[in-house]
Amino acid sequence: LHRLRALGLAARVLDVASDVGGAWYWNRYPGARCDVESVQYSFSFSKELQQTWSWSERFAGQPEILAYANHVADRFDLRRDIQLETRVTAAHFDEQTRRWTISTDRGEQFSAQFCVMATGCLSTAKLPEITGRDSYQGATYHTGYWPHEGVDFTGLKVAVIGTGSSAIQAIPVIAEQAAHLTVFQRTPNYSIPSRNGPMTPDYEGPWKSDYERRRAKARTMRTGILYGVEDETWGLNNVSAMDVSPDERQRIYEERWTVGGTAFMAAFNDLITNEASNDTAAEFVRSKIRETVKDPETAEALCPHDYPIGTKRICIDTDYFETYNRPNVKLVDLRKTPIEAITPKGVRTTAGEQAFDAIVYATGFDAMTGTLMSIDIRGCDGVELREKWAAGPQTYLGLMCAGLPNLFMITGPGSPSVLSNMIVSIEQHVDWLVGALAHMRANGIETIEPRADAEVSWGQHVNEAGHRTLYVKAASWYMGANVPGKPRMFMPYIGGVGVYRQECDDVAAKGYEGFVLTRRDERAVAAE
Ligand code: NA7
Repeated sequence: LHRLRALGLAARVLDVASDVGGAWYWNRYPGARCDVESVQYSFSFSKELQQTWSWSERFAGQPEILAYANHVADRFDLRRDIQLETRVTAAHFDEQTRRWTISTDRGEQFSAQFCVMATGCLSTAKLPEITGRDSYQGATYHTGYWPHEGVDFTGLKVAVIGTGSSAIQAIPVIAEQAAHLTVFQRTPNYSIPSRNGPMTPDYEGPWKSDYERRRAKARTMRTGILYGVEDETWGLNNVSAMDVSPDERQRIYEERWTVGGTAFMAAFNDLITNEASNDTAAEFVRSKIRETVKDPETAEALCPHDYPIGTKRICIDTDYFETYNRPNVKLVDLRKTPIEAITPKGVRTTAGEQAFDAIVYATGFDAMTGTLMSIDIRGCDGVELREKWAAGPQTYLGLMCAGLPNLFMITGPGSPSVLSNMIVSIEQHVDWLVGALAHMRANGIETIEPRADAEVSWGQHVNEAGHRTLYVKAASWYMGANVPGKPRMFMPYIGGVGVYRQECDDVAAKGYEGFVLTRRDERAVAAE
């Protein structure tokens, strides 16, 4: 909105939420926290903003990130063009007027030349399809739609279903409050300690005085995150795990485990491409789980074995594995005793029924495509997004789709998106889109749309890049595997944030190669 205004465009933002914040508005579960450190998970477009805002912790919690989103909205006077509590139900392109009609659940219609889907990648929460789910009489919560007033679990018997990032953050906090917590785990996850702590002047100072250079460097990195500012090898240690001695490997893993955070996965340059290398990192984390969790059976159940580390999103935690040493916490391994049903009282597995006062579903999202597919989007020549993506998303650069002129996506499938620091990727897409709109205005161009063949080639490129990695070996939400019936396809682009930025910039520099740009007068000629 800020950048579109600067371009001189009138813009309106629609959001179903009651306030700004997106993911950080909805995900208020206990322990919700960003897994990218806050000096990097923050906007870079305003020097004043990044100098005046101070984060209180290395990895900020949800309330602080939400406060930041509100601060940004106020600081840049955004609210006057944001309409809240409004769900977009349809977006139809009119081939005569060459404009989009956006319909909402309030019965309104907006007409716009451009439509930007900034709908998020993890914004449609998913409840598990378990028999009897609606028969349960106690309180239920989904981590992605947490009540704003918070939940007091004091004295309660609580069940958490799921052990992804959200559960791994919530479980230690819920365990401290609840009388008893039972965790139902279908797939164990690899998790690295965050080593979170208060922000210190020693840490913040050098960031603030060197922000420009560090941000520029981060934009060239594979994940859009700068690891280790002084030591370049921390970004991505450019050595195979197979090319160092076992002792040296162990030392490097220990060092990264001690520092904490996702830099662990950059310990070697082939952890996501070489199975033998990946195994060494996976085994290191399993050894840490066994070391931490006192009960050997629970420890073993918490050890992931059947997918490479990092191919389901790596989790970052505070005392997750330690929590299983508490006397009031129990793990149920659903691989041994699967859930048969949710009952009016609780959960029934093949080992019997357990009663609970509350059930927390930490069961994830219909990721990357779910929200876009929930909107009735129709473009030219009868193109419908739901139909077009029935076998999996197809985009050009993750930014646009053939047949849907002037409809942009921010961090759509086919871009680095969820594999990256989202703020870096969001800013890159906004920069690119604003550049495209400025070019169109300067040249009298009315519509932009990818060529079908460019979209096919990009899809092949994204697919090939995915298949060069181990990502395709995991039944992850990156692959659409967590939603029954969803096509299996590695949706984000693994080429790397730096490489991808260059690819997008090259396309623009070559006059928007792969796109059809149509001027108003050309359309008039075509119409005759
Ligand atoms: P995730 O990572 O999709 O995790 C969902 C969890 O719920 C995962 O452990 C699933 O097990 C489990 N799940 C889903 N359905 C069921 C059923 N029916 N029975 C038992 N367990 C189930 O979602 P999160 O919210 O934790 O994290 C999403 C992203 O948000 C995260 O990566 C960050 O980027 C922020 P499964 O692995 O499918 O066996």
